[in-house]
Amino acid sequence: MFQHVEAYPGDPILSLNEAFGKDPRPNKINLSIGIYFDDAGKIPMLPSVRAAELKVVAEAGARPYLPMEGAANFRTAVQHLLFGADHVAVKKGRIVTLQMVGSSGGLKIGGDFIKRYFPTSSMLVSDPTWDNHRAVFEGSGITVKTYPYYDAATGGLRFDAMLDALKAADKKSIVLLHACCHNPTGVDLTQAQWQALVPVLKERELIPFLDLAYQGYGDGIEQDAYAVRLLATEGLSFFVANSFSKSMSLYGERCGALSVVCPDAAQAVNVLGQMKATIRRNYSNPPMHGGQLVARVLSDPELRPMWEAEVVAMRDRIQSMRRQLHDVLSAKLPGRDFSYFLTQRGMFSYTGLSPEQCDRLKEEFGVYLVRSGRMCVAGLNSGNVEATANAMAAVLA
Ligand code: KET
Repeated sequence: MFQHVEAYPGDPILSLNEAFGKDPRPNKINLSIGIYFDDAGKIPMLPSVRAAELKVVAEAGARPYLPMEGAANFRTAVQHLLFGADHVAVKKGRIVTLQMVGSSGGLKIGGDFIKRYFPTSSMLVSDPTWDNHRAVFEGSGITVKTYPYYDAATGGLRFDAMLDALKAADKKSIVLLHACCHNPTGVDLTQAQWQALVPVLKERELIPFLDLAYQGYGDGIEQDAYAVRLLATEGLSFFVANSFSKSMSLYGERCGALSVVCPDAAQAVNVLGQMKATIRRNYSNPPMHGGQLVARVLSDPELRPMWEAEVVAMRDRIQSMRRQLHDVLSAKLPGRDFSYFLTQRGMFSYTGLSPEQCDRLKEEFGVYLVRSGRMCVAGLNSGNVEATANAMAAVLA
């Protein structure tokens, strides 16, 4: 019956993470998946989230089905987090925010919606991008192409080439943009570059789809929403999928949202309705628990500042790991430039290591990086940074 079902080659990130779990070597180091680990190498339970959970559990509420669009308190809190409670688009009821099964769910539901209402639009993603972007949108039946982004020669952004590609894009193309902490490169647009992008998006009637999976890991919770707020202020209509996996360390609870900024409130009503229909056809309605923790943290006057401080601490720890890795490697291999560790932002650095060098790191040293050369710097800690630098120096020598 299933002879025609071919073997699954595996996912470049999740399957590598599974391989790490099975690796019996005690000194193995996981720099593969985009997860924040603390200095003890553990996925933290943030005290703010734990306190929210105790409150939610103590209330012992019933577990009805949530509405298709998710819990109202979650949706409002998330919309205010992304756009600011006083944003004119919020006040005018032009934004639809729906609870999603992680931001992955937001990408998928957004993809299905786009395929239905913009059937001839193709999607442009950055070269490179998170591997799953292509998979998710192609899974919705959308043709996925790329625009230039990362400059391997300088370790920076090919901004002019990116703008030229977007200027030449078909009207109403969907443009996937990383709102902050680009995955996998760690190279972001500056605020001035975001501003320069706006007229191109408008002129070509492009439809931005922002992915905000690392809010708080760039410059700050508010600052990392810059692009989202700019596009909304500029009157663009667009999608944004955001995640609490990383910012609240709630990976397995699958907490995210999809927001759609619409031209007016009447269109927003219909977009909400058809999004609900899309959700109903996929999984009916989202799970309850994690979203209630998020809503509680965001709206509780004591827990909110606690969480904000926890995000600062996670960001600062990654920064200090970037610095240490840079310093050790620069000392070991004086001829080489490792400044990219300091300039790239968020959880990831793009090391420029070849797939073969990544294989060597894994096989000889138990150091796991995605084969694209992407390193999750948030997997480094004071106990493994030296060993990582030694292993990298060995394969680079
Ligand atoms: N967008 C981006 C850019 C992203 O890096 C991830 C996860 C997601 C969305 C999905 O997050 P969710 O938990 O669905 O809200 N990235 C890491 C994990 C993964 O691949 O699933 C990663 O790149 O390692």
